[in-house]
Parts: sequence; C-alpha cells; structure tokens
Amino acid sequence: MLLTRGLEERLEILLKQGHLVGSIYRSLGQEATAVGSAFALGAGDWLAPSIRDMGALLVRGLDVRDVLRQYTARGTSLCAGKDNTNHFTVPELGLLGPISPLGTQLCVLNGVALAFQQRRQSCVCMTYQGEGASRTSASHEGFALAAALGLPIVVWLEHNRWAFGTPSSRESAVGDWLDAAAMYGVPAQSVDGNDVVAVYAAARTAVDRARTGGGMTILVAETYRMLGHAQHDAQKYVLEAELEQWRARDPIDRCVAVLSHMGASGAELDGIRRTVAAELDQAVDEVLAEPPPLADDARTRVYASANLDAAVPWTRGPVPGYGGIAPHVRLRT
Ligand SMILES: Cc1ncc(C[n+]2csc(CCOP(=O)(O)OP(=O)(O)O)c2C)c(N)n1
Repeated sequence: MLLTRGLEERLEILLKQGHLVGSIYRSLGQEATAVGSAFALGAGDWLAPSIRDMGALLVRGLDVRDVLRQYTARGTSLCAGKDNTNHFTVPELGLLGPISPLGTQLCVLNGVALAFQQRRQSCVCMTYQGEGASRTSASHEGFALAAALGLPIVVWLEHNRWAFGTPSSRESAVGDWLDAAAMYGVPAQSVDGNDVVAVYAAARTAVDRARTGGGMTILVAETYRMLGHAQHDAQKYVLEAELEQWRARDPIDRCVAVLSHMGASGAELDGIRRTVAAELDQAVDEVLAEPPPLADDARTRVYASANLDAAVPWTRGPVPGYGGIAPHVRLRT
C-alpha cells in the first residue's frame, strides 16, 4: 500500500514538473481494496484492474519502473509510448489491460474465465468496477452472463461514492449497493474496503469458491475516492467534513495500527517507509534517463503477432470448419 501511494505521489510530482503526457487517476484512500484483493490470486490467475487499482498491478509483480515508463511515455514502456496510463496487457503476470468504455472489461474477462472453465483449468479471474461503471449496459450483460454460466470470476464493485462529479446516490435508486450486486443471483458480500485484512479475507473466500467450481462472487468494497476524478478535477463538489470522516479511516493508518498492535516497532515501520522511498527514488531516476519512443515504435506492440503489416488490407473469408458459410474477418498475410 505504501508503494502504491508513494508511486502515485511521485507521478503527481512528475506531472507538475511536465514529465507526464497525460493525467493521473489517483487511488488515494482505496489502496487496501486493490492490494488486499490481488493477494488472494495465484500464479495462472488473471486480473483486470480499473484505473484505481495500481496496487493490484504491483501485487501481481509489475515493476514500478514499468508504471513510470508508461506514464512518462518512454520508448521502453510496455506500450512503447502509445498509452500514458495502465492500458497494457502483460500475459506473464496475468494482467488484462483496462478497457476505457466503462463496463466492457467484465465482458472481455468473462471470455478468459469461460476459456478456463471449458479447458477445465482451475484458474480464476478477478476484476474491478466503480459503482458508476456498474450502471452501464455492458456491465449488466457481463454480470448476467458470468452468473448464468457460473464462471470462475470475482468482481469487485468499488463503491467510492463518486463517478466523476456524480454522487453514487444519483447513479442508482438502490440505497445499499449490496442490493445491486445481489440481484444477479450469485453470492455477494459487502466489505470494508479500507481494511486490507478484511478485503483479503473476503477475496480469498471468493477466489477459493470460484476455483472449486462455485462460480462468480461479487464483493462490494465500501470506500471513498479521496481526490478528484483525475488531476484536473479539484473535487470542489465534495464536502470537507465528509473527506475528514474518511481520512480518519485511511487504509494505511489503519494497517499501521494493526501491525503496531501485533508488535511491529516504530523502527520497523519506518524501515519499510524508507525502503519504499529509496526504491521509488531510484526508479524515477532510472526511468527519466530512458529515451522517448522512436517514430517506428508507433507500429509495434499493437497486434499480438509482430508480423502483421497494417498496409495489407483486411478481407472477408470463410471460417475453416463451417463449410465456408460463415463470413469471417481475417488478415491476409
Ligand atoms: C461508457 C463510458 N461512459 C463514460 C466514460 C467516461 N468516464 C470515465 S471514468 C468515469 C467515471 C467512472 O466512475 P466509477 O465507475 O464510479 O469509477 P471511479 O472513477 O469512481 O473509480 C467516466 C464517466 C467512459 N469511460 N465510458
């Protein structure tokens, strides 16, 4: 959680210094949901984060330098400078890049989960949606299909009270977002999203259920978006008193309190903070020294096969095995 927060703080500084080409969407106050949940996954599982789930990427093993390269659009970045947030897929880490039209990501991850189910692989998928995203038609389709097919998937509904400037009370007629989750006929549970241990425990139960054929679980993380939607949003529509209430529930402070109660010394905790800061300082220095993309990088890392040539026209042809009846779009190589 400290690594997540420290990394995002550095990104904010880099933005103000002019090193970022886009914006940054902080997960301040929501770190426990991303981190605790991802810890419940194992090797071979897949995770599709939302923009607020930096912590989940780091737990899955993404190098902080890869995050910095991405936001500073380095030629060395996962998208070779073509994306400036986290829209990348890393198969080796089981990471499926977020998809910008809200709600659609669940439908795509359903495809991954369906493949696991059909191949009888005991792997699990996990994804996240803001409560705003969960009001889209694509999201409803995704939930309905995953529930009907009993797909091995865990979905976090991150109830952080805001979708851009719209309060969650204006996004839905339900008062309790657990009701919205429960309507799909699958197990649903409300979780204190600012309590990393509670998040992990709920995720673990849901992941185990999915892995053993029990199908989808929806987990509602009760949390709060402590900053504006992105850097350009000063969050003027939020009452200071409300922010104050949630500041008192800061997930890192709460975790520190638990660790102290369990016997961790102040020196130990300071040591963790220093290690994290040193790692981030070094990563920033390294990445800023790396080169920008070359013009040719615009053509790389877009398609799965490096041999595809965008100059060759797309054509329609018969699908093998369907008697040549069904049309199919494919690339003539
Ligand atoms: C279908 C669609 N509509 C609108 C947008 C623009 N948009 C991007 S993020 C966002 C707010 C999302 O709110 P929520 O899902 O609650 O997630 P949060 O930002 O609170 O984490 C909006 C409106 C979009 N990307 N896709």
